[in-house]
Amino acid sequence: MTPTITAFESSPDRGQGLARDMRVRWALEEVGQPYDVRLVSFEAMKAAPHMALHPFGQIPTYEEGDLVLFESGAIILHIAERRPGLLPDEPKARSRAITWLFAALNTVEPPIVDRSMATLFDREKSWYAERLPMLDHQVRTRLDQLSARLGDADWLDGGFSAGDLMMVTVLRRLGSSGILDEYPALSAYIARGEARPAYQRAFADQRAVFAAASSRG
Ligand code: GTB
Repeated sequence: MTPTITAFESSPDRGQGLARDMRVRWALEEVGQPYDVRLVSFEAMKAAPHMALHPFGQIPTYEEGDLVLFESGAIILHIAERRPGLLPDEPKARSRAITWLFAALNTVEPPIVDRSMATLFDREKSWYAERLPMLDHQVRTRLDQLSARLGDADWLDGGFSAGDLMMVTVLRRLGSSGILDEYPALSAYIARGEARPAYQRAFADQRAVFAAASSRG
């Protein structure tokens, strides 16, 4: 059965692949699972039919027959557990890869999202200039630790896994901050992820949504 995911009809990132459908698209491409995409407007996201799929009125969602999932991490774990390509077979290595998936979401993504939200919404606030160094410090703390653990390896634990896929998408959100310039090993890690053919296909597909919306005006 071909799953259907949801994505922004008009993404605020203007096709940079920063919205969370990108990671699900990438996972589906990595395992060779064809999928359909239903685009939703901000209004439709908060209307009853979408709220029935996603209790918080967000994207992405994942529908496969009578199975409905939300939360990008849960969706990617579901995909990775059902098709080869994103999790090792060996049980302990598999658990470690899942640990990195959670680490990306629960430990690395929060300070990055906090910083990104502040730069988007709080720039005009009187306390912004004082708060930004603290947010940068929290991001750098995690990047220092992550970079130390990655060392000169290609991926976080052996071969490429769902943990790397999630970590790369999380780190990409720092792209416009300039902070990644201080972390050449992490920049190279992101570039390795972005060079994967599955990433390229997923990126092109989400970019085509932006291009089509732009040409409609
Ligand atoms: N924890 C959930 C998950 O991992 O699936 C979070 C889902 C989520 O935040 N979805 C966002 C959403 O639907 C889109 S991805 N927002 C609409 C709403 O809450 O009303 C977040 C996102 C949006 C835009 C950019 N950007 O423009 O750069 C980046 C990331």
